[in-house]
Amino acid sequence: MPAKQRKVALLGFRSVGKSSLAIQFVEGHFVDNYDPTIENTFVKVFKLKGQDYELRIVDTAGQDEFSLFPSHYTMDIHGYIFVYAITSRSSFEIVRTLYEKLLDMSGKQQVPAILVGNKCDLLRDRAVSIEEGKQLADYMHAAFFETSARSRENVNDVFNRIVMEMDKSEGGSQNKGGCTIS
Ligand SMILES: Nc1nc2c(ncn2[C@@H]2O[C@H](COP(=O)(O)OP(=O)(O)O)[C@@H](O)[C@H]2O)c(=O)[nH]1
Ligand SMILES: [Mg+2]
Repeated sequence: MPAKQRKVALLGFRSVGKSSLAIQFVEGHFVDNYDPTIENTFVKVFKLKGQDYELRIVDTAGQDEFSLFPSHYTMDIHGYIFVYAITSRSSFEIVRTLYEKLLDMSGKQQVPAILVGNKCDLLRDRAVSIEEGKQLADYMHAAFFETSARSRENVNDVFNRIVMEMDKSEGGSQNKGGCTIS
C-alpha cells in the first residue's frame, strides 16, 4: 500500500512550544531556542496500524487574537493541532478565537482538530486546569492532550491521533453510490 499523504498545521500563540513539539516528534529531541519567527514544514514517514503515512507538519510562526488568518491555512490542510501552554492563560484564551476564525475562513462546521496543553512538565506554574482544557476541547469537537515537548510525554499520541482523525473525516465525506459513509 502506498503511503497516505497527510498535512497538519500547528496553530497557537507564540512561545507555547509548537516548534518544539514538531521537532520532538520528527527528530526525537528537544530544542531550547528554535527561531520563533520561522514557518517551517517538517515531514515524517511512519507506520500506524499497518498503514504508512507521510505526514507534513506546517509549523506556523504563531498567531494572536488580532492575526488575520492566512487563507492558505485552510487550503490543502487536512487537520489542525491547536497548542497552548498550561502555564499561560492568554495562550489558552486565544485558542477559541483562532478556532472560530478557522471555521469562518473554511466555511466548515467542523474540522479534524486536537487541542494540546503543552509544557505539562511545568506543573508548579500551571495557569489552566485540565477541566478547562477538556471543556474547550468539547466545544471544538476535538480530542484533548496535555503534553511536554521537553519530556516527550504524549507527543507521539497527539500526532497519531490527528492522523486517525483526518482519516475518519476523509471517510465521512466519501461517496459511494450516492450514499455517504460516515
Ligand atoms: N518546560 C518546557 N518548555 C518548553 C516546552 N515546549 C517548549 N518549551 C520552551 O518554550 C519556548 C518556546 O518554544 P517554541 O517551540 O519555540 O514555541 P513556538 O513559538 O510555539 O514554536 C522555548 O524556550 C522552548 O524550549 C515544554 O514542553 N516544556
Ligand atoms: Mg515556533
